[in-house]
Amino acid sequence: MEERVQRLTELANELRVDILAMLVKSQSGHPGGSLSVIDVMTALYFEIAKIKKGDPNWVDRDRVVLSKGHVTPALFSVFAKLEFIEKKELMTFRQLNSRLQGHPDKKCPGVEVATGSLGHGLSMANGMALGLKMDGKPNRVFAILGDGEIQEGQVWEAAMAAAHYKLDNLIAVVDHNRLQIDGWVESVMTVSPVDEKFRAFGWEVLTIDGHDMNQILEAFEYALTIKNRPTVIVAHTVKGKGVSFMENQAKYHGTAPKMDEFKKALEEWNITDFDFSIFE
Ligand SMILES: Cc1ncc(C[n+]2csc(CCOP(=O)(O)OP(=O)(O)O)c2C)c(N)n1
Repeated sequence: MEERVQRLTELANELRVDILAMLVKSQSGHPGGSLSVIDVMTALYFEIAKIKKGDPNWVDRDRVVLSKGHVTPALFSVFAKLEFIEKKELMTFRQLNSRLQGHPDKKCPGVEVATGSLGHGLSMANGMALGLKMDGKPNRVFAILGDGEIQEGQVWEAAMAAAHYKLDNLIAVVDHNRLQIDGWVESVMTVSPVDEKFRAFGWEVLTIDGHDMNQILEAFEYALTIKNRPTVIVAHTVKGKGVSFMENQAKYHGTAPKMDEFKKALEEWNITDFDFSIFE
């Protein structure tokens, strides 16, 4: 396996542990969609986007908009690794006065924009991408959306606008894990075919296995070469990926694992040296 693919795969799995640990401590939050998107987010933050460790406000950074804002456990696990926040701060997740709220808040270093009310992120990413272009800046904007989220009408207004303004500095990812809060997207309100819909709106469309690090990196790298239109990567993923009893279970959309479930997950991952003192 290519060295960076192995490194990023291992890193994503390390972040899966942090995600569950935060949720065990807070006893509230969203594990399913955090675990489905963490491979994509790892590739994005640690290899693709221009991001500087320890310097969340670096003026030349690329922008990442987490439009599916409920997956802050994934975002904050990344931020701790990037040294935007201290790792021990993860244990304050969702506590009163913490910078690490259930949805991204600008109080937290690294958060570009507050999200959580689904459907708005792509519009905000459009504005950032357009602004960067008007300023003659080469930076990119990445937006991460959920497949349930794209039922929101505003997403399609934004999709139309991004193509109209030829925002080739905008790359969206749809985390296509097929589940939303109430069950299967297909039965709540189908969004299929996601790829053809975006194509019809004038986007470059790439479809990948969102847990295959090689495919994720290749898709992002290809997207960086596209001119005159925005790109969307439709990442087929598994909600709850990596924990057998959480995979494909709507229940774990917004149910935090209990300590015994966390221990079961650690067992599945053959982790025997986890430091439980972080919970004290
Ligand atoms: C406008 C709006 N309506 C409803 C919600 C409540 N809500 C939070 S997550 C979610 C489901 C989102 O599904 P999806 O985008 O597929 O997320 P994922 O499966 O990736 O977690 C809903 C309805 C919200 N946050 N915003």
